Amino acid sequence: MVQIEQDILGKNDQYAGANRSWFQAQGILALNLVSSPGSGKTSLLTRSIQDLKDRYPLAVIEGDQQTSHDADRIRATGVPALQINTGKGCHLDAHMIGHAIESLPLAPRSLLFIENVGNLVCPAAFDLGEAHKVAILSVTEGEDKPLKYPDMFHAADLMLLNKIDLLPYLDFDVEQCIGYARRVNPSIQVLQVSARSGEGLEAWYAWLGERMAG
Ligand SMILES: Nc1nc2c(ncn2[C@@H]2O[C@H](COP(=O)(O)OP(=O)(O)OP(=O)(O)O)[C@@H](O)[C@H]2O)c(=O)[nH]1
Ligand SMILES: [Mg+2]
Repeated sequence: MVQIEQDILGKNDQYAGANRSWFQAQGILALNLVSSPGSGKTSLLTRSIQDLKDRYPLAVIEGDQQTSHDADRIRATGVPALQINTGKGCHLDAHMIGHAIESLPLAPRSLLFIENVGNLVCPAAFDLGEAHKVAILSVTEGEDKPLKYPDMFHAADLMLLNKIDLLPYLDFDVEQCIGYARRVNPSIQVLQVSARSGEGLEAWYAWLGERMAG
C-alpha cells in the first residue's frame, strides 16, 4: 500500500513539476481552489471573473465527478473554461491539468483558476503545479473544519471564509475558526468574503493583484 501510494504521488509530482515550469515560463499564475462541496468556489469565481476580466486574461479549469454545470457557469461570463470529469475519482491530478492546458486558450501572463473537485481530503495530497492552493470554507460548515481536515488547511496559503452574509443567522465563531486554521498552519492568510454581497472581495482582488504583479 505504501509503495503504491509513493509511486502514484511520485509520478504526479513529476507532472506537477512540468506544469509549474510551463506556467512560470508563460508568466501564468495558476491557483488551485479547494474546498468541500458547495462552499461557493464557482460562485466566487463567476463574481471574481466579472470584476477582473478587464484587468487580466483569465481562464478556468473545472473539476467535478460528473456534469459540465460549473464550466457552463464560467463560460456564461465569456471566459474560456474546460471541464474535467473525474468519474469515480475524488480529485484532479497533475496529468489531467497537463492535458487541459494543451486545449485551453491560455494567453501568456494569464490568471488561471483551477476549481478542484469538492472534497476536503484527497485534493490536499495532489500538487497540480499551482503557485498556491486557496482553501474556501463557508460559515455554514462549522468552525472546526480546519482541525478535522488539517492537511487541506496546512497545504493552503490562503483561506477564503465565504458566505459571511449569513453570519447574522448562524452561531459560527469566526475568531475560533481562524484560530483553528492557524493552529494547523500558522502562516495561512485569511480573508472574510461573501460571493453573494461582494463584501471582502476587494481584499481578495488585492491578494491576486500582488501575485499577478510578482
Ligand atoms: N448566502 C450565500 N450563498 C452563497 C455564497 N456563495 C455561494 N453561495 C451559494 O452556495 C451554493 C453553492 O455554491 P457553488 O458556488 O456552486 O459552490 P461550489 O463550491 O462551487 O460547489 P461544488 O462545485 O459542487 O463543490 C449555491 O446555492 C450558491 O448560491 C455566499 O457568499 N453567500
Ligand atoms: Mg463548483
